[in-house]
Amino acid sequence: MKYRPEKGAYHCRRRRIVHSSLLKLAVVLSWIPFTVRAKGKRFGKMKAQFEKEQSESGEFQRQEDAFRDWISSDGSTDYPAVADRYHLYISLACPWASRTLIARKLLGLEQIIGLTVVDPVRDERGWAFRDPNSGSYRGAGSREPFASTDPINGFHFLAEAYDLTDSKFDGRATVPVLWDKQARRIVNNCEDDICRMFNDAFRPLARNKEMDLFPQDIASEQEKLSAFIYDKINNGVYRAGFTTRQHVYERACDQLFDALDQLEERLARSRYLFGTRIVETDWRLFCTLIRFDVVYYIHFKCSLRRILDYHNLQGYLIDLYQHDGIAETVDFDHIKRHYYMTHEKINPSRIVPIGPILDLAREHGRARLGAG
Ligand SMILES: N[C@@H](CCC(=O)N[C@@H](CS)C(=O)NCC(=O)O)C(=O)O
Repeated sequence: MKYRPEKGAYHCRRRRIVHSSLLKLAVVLSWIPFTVRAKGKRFGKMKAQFEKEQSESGEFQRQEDAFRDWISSDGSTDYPAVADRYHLYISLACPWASRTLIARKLLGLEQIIGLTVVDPVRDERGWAFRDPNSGSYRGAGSREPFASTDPINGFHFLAEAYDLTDSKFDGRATVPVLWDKQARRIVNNCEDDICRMFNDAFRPLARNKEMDLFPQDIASEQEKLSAFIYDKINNGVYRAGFTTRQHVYERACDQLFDALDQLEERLARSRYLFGTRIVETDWRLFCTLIRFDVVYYIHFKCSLRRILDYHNLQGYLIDLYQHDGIAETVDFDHIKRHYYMTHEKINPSRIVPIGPILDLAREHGRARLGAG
């Protein structure tokens, strides 16, 4: 109600009351900007690791893979599956890229497709071809010239491969990258596609032709489980780790641990996800599990449980780790230095934790399990 000055005791009292209320209101209002300011300091200015990939509601929304051309063995595409034409660029820290490294190894394609590993520590210029043993503790971020470790193109940064393929590309230059040495462009930067092409198109050239990471008889079930693992686990840890909102983090963690609980149960009955054979879905899960206690539990705060606390998942992880050729694809030094030293918004001190101790050489006790 609008205040109108009028004569009389009643009106005088009213005026006093209104005045004192206005005063109180002013005091309260003067606090609002302060709390907003204080809040802004603590939360409002908090930047996500990848701001362009953060939705309004604080969800990490991963950019789409940009290059998805297809290599075929039947001449149906411009990219024939032949030896020594394609080169794989990866980071040993990256779970997505590691899956392609594992597929290459299991199929025995080392002589057919070359490989270059980037320096695990990134700065704002992205992945660099710098000797990872020549001091990347100070290397990344330093403007000093460095020798390229890329034997194919002499690139200093992976971004150069993206730029040569599409000069308008303005996203993050991610690994893995499958590079065509003849066309001098990226054929594909999607790990799902790369694993599939290694398995299908390159099989005639593979050393282990009996290896099948995508068996036809379980195709639709496998696709379903892979999508579930991608969403809740592989990408789930990133959704928890890259958000700056409490409720988004908690929701991602709920879904992540609910999914791990489901797989713990499944693996009580069967040695691998689909019985006694190991398929691509197992390796996609492995790539996250092997990084879990070392980085996701600590760095991304996925800390309800460690994989060590899951009886079946831990045995399964050790079983896969001990599979022929796999341990050599896992580099904990690269994994730890990458996450803790690259995501400076999450870990501004860039200190790399010393632990945890993982006993991956121990007996896994899974051989007794059958097809489930
Ligand atoms: N292709 C993957 C994503 C690959 C990816 O994000 N790789 C990370 C490393 S784990 C990367 O290269 N990041 C580069 C950067 O952030 O600048 C997907 O489908 O989700």
